[in-house]
This record gives sequence, structure tokens and C-alpha cells, in this order.
Amino acid sequence: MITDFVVESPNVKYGEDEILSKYKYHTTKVEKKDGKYIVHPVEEEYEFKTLTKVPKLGLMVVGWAGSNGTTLTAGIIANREGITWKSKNGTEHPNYYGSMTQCSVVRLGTNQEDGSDVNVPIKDILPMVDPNNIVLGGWDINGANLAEAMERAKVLPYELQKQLYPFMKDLVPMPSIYIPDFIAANQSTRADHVLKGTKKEMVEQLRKDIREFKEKTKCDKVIVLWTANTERYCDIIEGFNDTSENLMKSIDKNGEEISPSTLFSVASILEGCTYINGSPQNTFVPGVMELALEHQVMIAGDDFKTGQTKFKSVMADFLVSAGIKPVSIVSYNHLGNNDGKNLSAPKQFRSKEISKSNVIDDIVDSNRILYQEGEHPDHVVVIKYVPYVGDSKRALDEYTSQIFLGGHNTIVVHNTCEDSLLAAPIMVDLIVLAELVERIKFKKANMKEFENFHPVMSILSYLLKAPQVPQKTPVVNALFKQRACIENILKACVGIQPENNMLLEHKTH
Ligand code: NAI
Ligand code: DG6
Repeated sequence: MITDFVVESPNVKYGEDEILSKYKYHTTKVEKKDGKYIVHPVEEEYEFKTLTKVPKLGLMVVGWAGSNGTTLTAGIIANREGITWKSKNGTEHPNYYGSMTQCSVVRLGTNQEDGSDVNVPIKDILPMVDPNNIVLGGWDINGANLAEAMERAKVLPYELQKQLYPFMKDLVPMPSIYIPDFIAANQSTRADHVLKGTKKEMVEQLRKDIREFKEKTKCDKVIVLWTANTERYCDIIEGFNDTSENLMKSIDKNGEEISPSTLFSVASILEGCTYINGSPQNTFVPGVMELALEHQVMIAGDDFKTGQTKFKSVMADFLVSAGIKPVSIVSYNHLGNNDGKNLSAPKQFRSKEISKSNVIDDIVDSNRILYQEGEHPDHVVVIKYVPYVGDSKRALDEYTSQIFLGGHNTIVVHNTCEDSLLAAPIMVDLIVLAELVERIKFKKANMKEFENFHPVMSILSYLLKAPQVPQKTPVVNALFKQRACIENILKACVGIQPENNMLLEHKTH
């Protein structure tokens, strides 16, 4: 497969350290006047500048000794070292299946010779970090080394674990912040590796950890990723965590209603490191959002979108866009890993229930033929802890829809899968894309200087169950719209128009 390409266009310039692209952005503005919509097709001039030097990237994982943390680490090492292992099916090879940057393609255009499609991997549209080169570190409230932790997680085949052991036994997480009130009580026996001190002292310690990691590994850039246990929601309190100033004062006073994840995000932002929240809790209280904006540091969240929710964001979109009306969506899960154990506590379950429940909102709200204002399908999410099934989560969904002339259509889906094997490639994508987004700058016609994208990286919505977006920005949950957003922004950076799927060249003489 040829993956190398160059765009020949007066609008695209390849420099030594950057790619410059002049781009016409076509959008449509609509106003309501005298009871009808007035539609204005608009063309806006943008310039994109992508810095092409790929940095040496460090990733600091919070919850490094968990199932996701160990699986991600194992996957990167197995790929980097080319480790193969025997299974009953023969020799298995490492891969990044499940990662859209590493294993999916985009259509570049039409082959002039035979009219066929020309596709290239997403990772080749712009220079991106190779996940094999990511330098890993992190924290955990449990002191197991990564080899023991991988064994405990029971995710990977034994023959692969055996070979990974020597690479992982010396990787030991740094002690972390444990505030029992925020995660389930059933996690207490795991917390044997914890930081002491006030909240302010702990933030200072995390900042020092980040600086020392960067120095020791000689990384150009560090990203911090939360994949630790799901926390309960934090109350948003006026004068306490509602502004960055109040939040920082509350940290100084060792205030109570501040979660470990919020403290991590603050430390990360103050160190200028992008922070990604892979769990559902509201880490990004308004004070954190404001802090990220003030420091112009990127943040993204919440909650990796892996299996059931990803499917739902396709299924609901398919049904509603087919003119079919889902009226009841019931999602049931059982799993037996430590995530499932933590989620068996009501407050932690509630955080997950919220992030899993919002995923059809924009799809339903878009169609006023099927749904009246305020009308919504029944949508129920159940999660049960069943230790025996371990990481092999079972997800059962029932979609009941109203169809033509009073009929009903019920679709039932059963999905069995190792949860962490779905999550690790999503983590790879979040890291690779977040790092790239930091190197893309844009300038609109009326702007003097190039600017970065908004610090709240809604471009990563595809990978997240409950995407954080800048204020007054619509949340998009529908999976293929989210994917198109990533694809089209990357293409814009090399002067290629979005895919319009019209294929007029095949429909006209
Ligand atoms: P896990 O329970 O195996 O790992 C979590 C790790 O975090 C544990 O090692 C624990 O000791 C550690 N931890 C807890 N509090 C900590 C703190 N304050 N600082 C540092 N470490 C801390 O869970 P797993 O399966 O790895 O999932 C991690 C998170 O990712 C959970 O919140 C889960 O809901 C979320 N998630 C998982 C998905 C999946 O498909 N596996 C998908 C979406 C989200
Ligand atoms: C129970 O559903 C456990 C959760 O942590 C999920 O497995 C995880 O959030 C993945 O959820 P989903 O809906 O994307 O499969």
C-alpha cells in the first residue's frame, strides 16, 4: 500500500518545519425571519499551519497499574519490540486494531488510471507521533509494578504476559492521591501507595513528578491521561470551585470538595501539559475549565467511548436518520474487573450512568418530525458486577422503535469483549491526536496572528462518551459525524476538501 502523498496545489506549501494550507471553509448560516428560515451559504477563508516536527512524547498515566493502564503499556511494548506469541490458533502478532489513527484509512480521491478509490492511513495525513515511541510513566494508589499489575488484570494471554514480564517488572507507578470519599469503599485495600500532605502539597508533588519525568526521559512534551477509578461527581459550589481563582484558593485552604482528578488536572495545566479525562466524573469543574483557558492548555474528556456506547451512537443515529423512532433503549452490562467492582457503589455508578445516558441526546433533538420538544426515548443503563467474567464485559442492548403505521421494531444486540482491549487503542488515539492538535494553528481572514484551537478539544469527541466542548458549542455524539470532524480537519491542513460522497465523476458524461 502506498501511503506517501503530496498535495500539488497553489494553496498548499510544504516548508522545512511546517505545512501551510489556504482553505475555503463552506458553511451555512440560517436566520429565522417572518416565520421562515433564511439560508445563507457562506465561504470563509482559513489558513492552517501544522508544525511538522514530531516531538518525543511522554505519557503520564493516572491509574497506571489498572487494567487499562497495564494493557496500554503492554500493547505499546509488544508492538515496539515486535513480540509474537503462540495461541491455539498459531503465532499471534501485535497490532493496534481498534485505533482509528493507526488502523483506519481515509479516501484521498479517485485514481486517474482506473477510477478506483485511493485510500491512505489516517496517521499518514499529517506527521503524528508513532505510539511505539511514546515514553510511559504514571501514578497509582497501588504500588504493584506493571508486570504484577498486568497479571492481576487478567486481560492478556498468558504467553504474551510471560514475554512482557521482563519489560514491565521495573515499571513502578509513583504514589498518588487517595481521598476515600471519591471512589468506592471497596477500593480501600488497594490503596497502599499514597501521597501524604495537604491538597496544595500534593499538587506541588504532582507538578514536581511531571517536571522530573520530563527531565529524566528527555521528552519534549508530556500528556497526562486519567484512567484511574471512576470518582463520584463533585458538587459545584459558588465561591469554592466555580472560578479558577476560587478553586486555587480552595486548594490552598485544603477544602474538602476537591477530587483527586481535579487536583491532577490542575497540576497538569500548571505544568503546561494537556490533560485527558478517560473516566466519567466531572473533573473539569468550572474552575478547571477557566484555568485551562487562562493557561491555554488543552483538555479533553470525558470517559472513553469504547463498546456499547460507541455502538449506540451509531445505532441511534442510523435509526433516527432512517426516519425510525426509537422509543425505548435499554442497556445492560455485567463485568467482573476492578472497574466493575468500583462501579458497584451507587455514587460511582451514577457518574457512569450520566456519561452513558447523554449519548443519544443530540440525535433525538435533531428530529422534530419524530420527537416533540422535550420528548425523549426511555433510556435505561444497568451495570452489574459479576467477578467471574473478569474484563470480558457482556453488554446487552434492546432498541425498540416505532415504525410505519403503528408497528414496532425491536433490535437486540449482545456484545462480549475484553473491555481493556477496546479501551487501550482509544487511549492511543486520544494521545496521538491531542499531541497533533497542539501543533495545528489556524488564521481566519480577519485575524493577524495564527492561533491554537480552543483549549477544550471537542475535536476528540469521537473517542469520548460525554464530550467536553467549548461554551455555547453543540455537543455531537453521532459517531460518523465525530469521525468526519477529525478526518476533515486533518484534510483541511493539507488543503483537501471534505469527502462529499457525491462521486459526480461517476455519474456524469
Ligand atoms: P481499574 O480499576 O483496573 O484501574 C484503575 C486504577 O486506578 C487502579 O489501579 C487503581 O488502583 C487506580 N487508582 C484509583 N484511584 C487513583 C488515584 N486517585 N490516583 C491514581 N490511581 C488511582 O480500571 P480500568 O478498567 O483500568 O478502568 C479505568 C477507568 O477507565 C475507569 O474509570 C473506567 O470506568 C474508565 N473506562 C474504562 C473503559 C474500558 O473499556 N475499559 C471505557 C471507558 C472508561
Ligand atoms: C460498565 O459498563 C463498565 C464501564 O466502565 C464500561 O465498560 C466502559 O465505560 C465502556 O463503556 P461503553 O459503553 O463504551 O462500552
